[in-house]
Amino acid sequence: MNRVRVKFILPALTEATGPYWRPIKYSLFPPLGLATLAAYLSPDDEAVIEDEHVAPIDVADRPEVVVIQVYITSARRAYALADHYRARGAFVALGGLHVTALPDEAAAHADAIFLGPGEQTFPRFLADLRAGCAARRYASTSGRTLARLPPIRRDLIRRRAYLVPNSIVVTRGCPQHCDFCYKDAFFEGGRSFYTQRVDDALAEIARLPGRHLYFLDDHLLGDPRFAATLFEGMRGMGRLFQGAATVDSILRGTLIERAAEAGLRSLFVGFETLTPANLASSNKRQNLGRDYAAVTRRLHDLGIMINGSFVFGMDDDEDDVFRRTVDWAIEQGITTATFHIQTPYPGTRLFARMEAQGRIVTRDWDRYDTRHVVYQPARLTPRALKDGYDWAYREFYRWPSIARGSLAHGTIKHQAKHFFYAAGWKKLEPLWDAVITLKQLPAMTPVLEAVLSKVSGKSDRRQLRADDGEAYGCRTTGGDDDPALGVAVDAARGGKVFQAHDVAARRRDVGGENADIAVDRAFHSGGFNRHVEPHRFHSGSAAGDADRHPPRCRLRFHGLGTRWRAEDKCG
Ligand code: B12
Ligand code: SF4
Repeated sequence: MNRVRVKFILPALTEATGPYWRPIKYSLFPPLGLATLAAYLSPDDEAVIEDEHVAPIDVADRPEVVVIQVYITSARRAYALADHYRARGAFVALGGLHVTALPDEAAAHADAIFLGPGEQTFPRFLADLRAGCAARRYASTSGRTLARLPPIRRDLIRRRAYLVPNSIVVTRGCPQHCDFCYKDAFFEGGRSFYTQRVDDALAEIARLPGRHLYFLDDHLLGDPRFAATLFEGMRGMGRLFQGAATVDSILRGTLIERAAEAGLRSLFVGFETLTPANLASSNKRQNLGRDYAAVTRRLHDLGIMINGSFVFGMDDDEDDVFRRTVDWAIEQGITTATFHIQTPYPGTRLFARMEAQGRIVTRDWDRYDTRHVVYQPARLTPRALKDGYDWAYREFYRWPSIARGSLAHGTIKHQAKHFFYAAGWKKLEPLWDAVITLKQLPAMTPVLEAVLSKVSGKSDRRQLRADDGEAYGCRTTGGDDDPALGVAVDAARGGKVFQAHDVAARRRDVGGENADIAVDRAFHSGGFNRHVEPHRFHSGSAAGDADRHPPRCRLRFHGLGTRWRAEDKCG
């Protein structure tokens, strides 16, 4: 077979025919995985990508090869399409998360199945196919790399069908090992976290039109050196972007500041649970002992909105978990929350444990959508878990809750952003439906970009505490509420030149030494530039001599009385 006609299919999730169906949710991102695979075809080959979430599949055609991506809740539909095309004489290849988790189940519907990421196996398969000796099973093992990937076939994506056509992934996998996550099973047999070369990632970004990007990486900050270089390269590109990262990576060092400088405006954060015992039992150790409030403060101070992810039904959860979680999220000004009923996906350690304990109550994969209870919870009844989950969504997205969450932010612009983003996501369904029907999604991109535009990040002073130092990459000890930090944040995040006379005003505001600390902090956070004459704000024992600090932070505050002491640990 020399020249092949290939059809790539992303089948609709079961949800598409259920009460939870939200057209906008599935018109967000194009099928990036399939466009990645299509890049391995030869220029002579014919290819089409069909995403059933945005348009019906044309099943009357006769492609030679059909490539289907299978998620757990699209498995039923994927197998039906596979059977259909095999009956029409096509060679059917199945791959993706669910095929990797349950290969034998998938093999019954396929000519070839693929385990794990496709960057190494798919080109090998194409070569075998052309040589007439395609195997039944391809497993990705050693030698995984993202080096020298051919450019993703974005030309096969109908950009106009998506709100976020510029989705991108620059890493694969994640360095963590949470028991409930798909990751370890999917990447078994080889590396489970690896990155593109920064130059390649920047080249891919440069190829994307417009301003807005969405990084779909599991953990964009997972490799700090890679991420820092990437953000450095993105500075000045004028991009606005969204992504995902873990709690610990947000608190550590100054990577998150660099991300914000490069254009990060909203972040998906896996808080998962407010109960430490749940974190320990699910091996989510990177969250253990972390100050979640410091995470939200730090992100908000940088003007980054938060999409918080929370799981209900872990073994230490009781009836109070729903209200506790929702109240916390609203109080913290989390803009959007994604709640999940804990779901033991086949292939995960969580599934193995539950199965060994006899707690899996159904193998109807359609119900493994994180909205149904598919196992026996430990301290809740299945009914209470389902009702609590539904309540949490309703409560979090009530208008008064959205208003309350907005007011957690310190500036009107940030409050407005929060309000419009949350309301836009959950309260304007008829509008989205109309926009999709009229094929006008691209017209919404400027609106999205406006909502994601930079805010000053000015903090809510009421919430500032001395230990916010940690949120700025510094370890502080002792102390309590400190308005100086508020001043520092104002200065650092104001985005304007910090003039010497501002210091005097701030000194009047907060008092001598604290003003100097504030100034130092502002300097440290990038709020200064050379227009400031450092000697103007030296005073007494305070370490206010900005001119002696190296460009990267390395300052020390000592002997500042009993209020607080800080010792900078970054740089
Ligand atoms: C984007 C995304 C979505 C989009 C999907 C849209 C789309 N067009 O793809 C939306 C928003 C709709 C979505 C929804 C949900 N998602 Co989602 N989503 C993702 C995300 C962040 C990125 C997917 C992606 O593009 N990856 C990048 C590309 C390059 O990789 P890929 O798609 O996996 O493709 C590669 C391989 O899989 C393989 N491959 C795939 N198919 C095939 C076929 C063949 C033949 C071959 C050779 C290879 C191959 O090769 C590709 C290249 O390596 C992943 C996390 C992740 N990092 O993958 C979660 C993820 C897939 N989602 C997840 C979940 C849980 C959900 C939800 C259930 C959440 C919820 N409660 O709403 C829903 C699903 C609803 C439902 N009813 O089932 C889980 C899945 C867990 C599991 N075991 O199935 C993931 C892994 C997140 C996580 N860390 O837990 N999601
Ligand atoms: S941090 Fe997230 S992506 Fe990484 S292993 Fe845990 S759940 Fe999976």
